[in-house]
Amino acid sequence: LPIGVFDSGVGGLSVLKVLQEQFPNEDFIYIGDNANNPVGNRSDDEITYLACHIAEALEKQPVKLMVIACNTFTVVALDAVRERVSVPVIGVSQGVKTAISQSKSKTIGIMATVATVNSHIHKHVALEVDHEVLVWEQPCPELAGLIEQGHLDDHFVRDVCTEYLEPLLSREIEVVVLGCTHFPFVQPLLEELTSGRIQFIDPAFETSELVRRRLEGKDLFNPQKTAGTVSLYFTKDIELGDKLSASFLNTSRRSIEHITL
Ligand code: DGN
Repeated sequence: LPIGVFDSGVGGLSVLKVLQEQFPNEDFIYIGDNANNPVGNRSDDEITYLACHIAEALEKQPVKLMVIACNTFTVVALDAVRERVSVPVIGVSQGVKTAISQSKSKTIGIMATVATVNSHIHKHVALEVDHEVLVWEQPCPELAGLIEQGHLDDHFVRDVCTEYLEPLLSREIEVVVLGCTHFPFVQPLLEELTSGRIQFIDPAFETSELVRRRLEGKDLFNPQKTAGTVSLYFTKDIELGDKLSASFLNTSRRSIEHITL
């Protein structure tokens, strides 16, 4: 059976890219609920409702394991999704372990949606790993929505990135976790705007290690030796998902379609 992956739009493709690199023989089914994007500024009840709704649709495909490729859904709705479906569910990793290990001055930052920042999950995890680390949590209310509309490098996205980076730069934060799965798509822009003064961490690799452990533990690896397939579904338009997946995913065995949940 395939591995299911979902997000509120194209963001989770940044996680799928790493999963596909790590597990090239696995088949993947991805649902991007872009009809309901952005989710990061909604109430916890709405976020939980949307996450459970997508998870149920994904379970019917069926899938052997589910990855919530969205920080907002993970911090707000992971437990609810686990109760709702009967397959193992893995949320995105916080990436703070990697960030702390890379920061000599023990100053790390988080860029995330408002809902994720309000959960303070990154700060909690960081202080558990090292209670002396300084954590700056930067809410980025506009960024995921802009990326979802295809603004990857224009003056709109440059302006909001500049605004969100300013508090991190002025505090000399050394390493910043991309705490929203949409943000790796603007990582080159963030790097350009900070001219090497900040190192950015994409937690997707940490997430793929969680997936590896689960596949190993339950002996769920796909025995096939040929390259796996990637089936992508979006609840609204498929254009951006098509463009990003064609350039970011390393597969020729890719299909993309509209889906109604
Ligand atoms: N990609 C989602 C995340 O990682 O939080 C956010 C998407 C959104 O709808 N704001």
